[in-house]
Amino acid sequence: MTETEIALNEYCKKDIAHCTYEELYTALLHIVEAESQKRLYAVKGRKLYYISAEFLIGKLLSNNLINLGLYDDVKACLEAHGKSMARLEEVEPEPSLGNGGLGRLAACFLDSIATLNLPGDGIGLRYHCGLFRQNFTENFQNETPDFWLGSHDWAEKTAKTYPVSLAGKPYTARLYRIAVTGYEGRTNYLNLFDLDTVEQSVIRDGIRFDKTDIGKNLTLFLYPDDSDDAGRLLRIYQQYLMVSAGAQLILEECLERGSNLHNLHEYAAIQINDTHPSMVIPELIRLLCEKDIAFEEAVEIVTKTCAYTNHTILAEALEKWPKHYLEQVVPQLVPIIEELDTLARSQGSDSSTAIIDSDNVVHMAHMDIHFTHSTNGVAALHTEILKNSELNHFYRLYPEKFNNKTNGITFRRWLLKCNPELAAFIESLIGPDFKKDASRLERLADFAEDEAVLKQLSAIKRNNKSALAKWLEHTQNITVNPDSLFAIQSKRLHEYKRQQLNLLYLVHQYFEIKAGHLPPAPLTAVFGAKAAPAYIIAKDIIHALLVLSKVIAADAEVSGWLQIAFIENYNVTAAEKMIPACDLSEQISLASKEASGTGNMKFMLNGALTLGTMDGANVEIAEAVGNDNIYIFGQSSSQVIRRYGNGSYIAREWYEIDPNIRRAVDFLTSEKMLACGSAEHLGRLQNELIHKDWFQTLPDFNAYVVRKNQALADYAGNPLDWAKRTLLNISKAGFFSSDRTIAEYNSDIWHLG
Ligand code: 26V
Repeated sequence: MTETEIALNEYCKKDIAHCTYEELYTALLHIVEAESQKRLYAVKGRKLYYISAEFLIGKLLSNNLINLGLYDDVKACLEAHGKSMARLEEVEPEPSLGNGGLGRLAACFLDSIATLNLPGDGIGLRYHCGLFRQNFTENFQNETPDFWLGSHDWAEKTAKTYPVSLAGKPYTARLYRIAVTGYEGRTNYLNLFDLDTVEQSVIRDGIRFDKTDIGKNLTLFLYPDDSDDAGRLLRIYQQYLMVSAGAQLILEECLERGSNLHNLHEYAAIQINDTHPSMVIPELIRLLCEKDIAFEEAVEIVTKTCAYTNHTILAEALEKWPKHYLEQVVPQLVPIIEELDTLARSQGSDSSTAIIDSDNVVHMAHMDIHFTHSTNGVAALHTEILKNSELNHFYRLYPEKFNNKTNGITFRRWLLKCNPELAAFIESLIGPDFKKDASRLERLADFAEDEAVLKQLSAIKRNNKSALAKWLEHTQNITVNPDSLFAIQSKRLHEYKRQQLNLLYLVHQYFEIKAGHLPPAPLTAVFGAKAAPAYIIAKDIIHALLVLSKVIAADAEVSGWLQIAFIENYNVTAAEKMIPACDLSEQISLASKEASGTGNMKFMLNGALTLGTMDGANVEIAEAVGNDNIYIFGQSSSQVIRRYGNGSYIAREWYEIDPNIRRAVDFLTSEKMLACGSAEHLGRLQNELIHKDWFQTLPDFNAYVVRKNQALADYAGNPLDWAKRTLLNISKAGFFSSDRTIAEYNSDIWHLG
């Protein structure tokens, strides 16, 4: 008997074959927890605290078993008793603690920090329902609460609590902890705060609830609707709970480890993940002043301890709060922020770098840049745009603070866990070192001319496509053809990401097929995306894609060649099924708008070719693989920035001049679409494309059609060459490991241990 089997028998107190999956799951949860505890090591020197409103961690059981080296053993043991690992995984609810790339990045980082044996914890909130659950009814997105918390979750309730004052009233934040064990590495923690008084019963009618009863609603949802004052105030309440409890935890730990707080930066490095945790700066200053440290020194200590990551250049996503909101929720911080504003104004020669503007609006990112020692972007292009345009005034003030840290992904989840067949094949070719040293993947290039290897690579992709097809059939009642090319666009729904460009292409292809111009291969366009509940056009785009999928499916002339599969409730679990099955990775944002993207890296690692614009990390992917191994199209970021600058883009002109564009846009409100679609929603989307098209879809339309059709022709025309190019993509994916990203954060910013 293996040790795992003995342990399982001991927990279950009966034969494994007779256990329910729930019983096995609970037993394994305990076994993993006990093993994780053995990898807790005392911290010497500086420890990292990664503060983030989101941690999109995904299901934990399999990943933890892999990292502890127990996965193969457990799988074999279960199979020997007639149990399946896949079925067991279904027992675990996916933690709903994040939305998109920002939260998933935080989760990849925690994995890499622990894998590199660095001391570093996450700090966030324990949302009861997190991001909403998405379902489609009558071709519309509907939102319902995702009650993911329950008897099976991994967070340990601790006895540790911290007082937090919200709107002048006392509340108690309780600490929950999830152990995070690295691959053959140490155990760190994800610290999540909550109030004991929160009540899920206040939710009614979808995801609606009384936004004013803070004690009952504070941690119910991630990103509660902020279309009214109460919703915006609630976000500030949430953020302050997170940073105040987090700051108290950090100071407590540092004091315990011997800091006198004057030397806080020798004990702690705090990474502020976007602006949601920015109030940690004034909160730490406040707490240090309470401990009799002078204001000026407190400012200096905090600046040396904290660093800030910017994840977007979109102005509407950079948080700004009216000062009166802060006066209402966190009056204790307002005098500190005012003092910081005075200091900031004394640095800058003009008011563009002030924290509080002339309308009494507080710019959180400005506070971050002044009062941290590092500001980084998340891909080379993004950092250059920050330095040269968006944050140029700050760059001139503090050139030494600006640096780039191109994002990465953890290969444990995004290769070993989600694509075991490919991982095993790679190991058979180049050995196991790539699991911890991703640069070793380069050696795969030696096999670029090896026909047997290329055929095996294609066979693995085909298996993964069949597996996705089965999963779609089983969970969503969607049938797809695994012999078609799978082109996947999965990411948040946002106009700048341009799912609407993909939509127009699909309409175009529909017409071409009807006209008898058959494509070189059948195409399945797969989508996964949630739209923010109050984001009207994003929801219209979902509606249009769902309606179009029905129109195409109902048309026998077209349906054999073209299919749309829109996956409901896209999350990490769905991504793990979709990414290994992808042939063509759609990364088609308007150049300059996607800070980095991380899905692009996951698809590449799993042997998809990228169809993309020169945006975010696509630029670095293109550099790594070379132009022959990627499909790049569209305007460059400098062209786009120029067009915005001189206001020269008029969508209507493109619509009127180009018959293909006009045909595709007009079709949105055609009889066929209106037969099962809504005139209001489709008309609004059409109107937006003709009269606004803020993210310049139409100028990139023709180039997109040409490149995508080229990809279809290459895929059908020369499968061996396609496989070779996927192999070269995998071989160049090493740079995009989050182990590399974290090593850079550590050597340039954190200096841990
Ligand atoms: C947030 C919002 C909020 C409401 C209005 C529109 C809007 C637009 C964008 C955002 C994104 C905020 C920050 C974010 O999630 N950034 C993502 O961070 C990823 C990790 O660095 C990166 O790969 C993505 O490119 C970037 O969009």
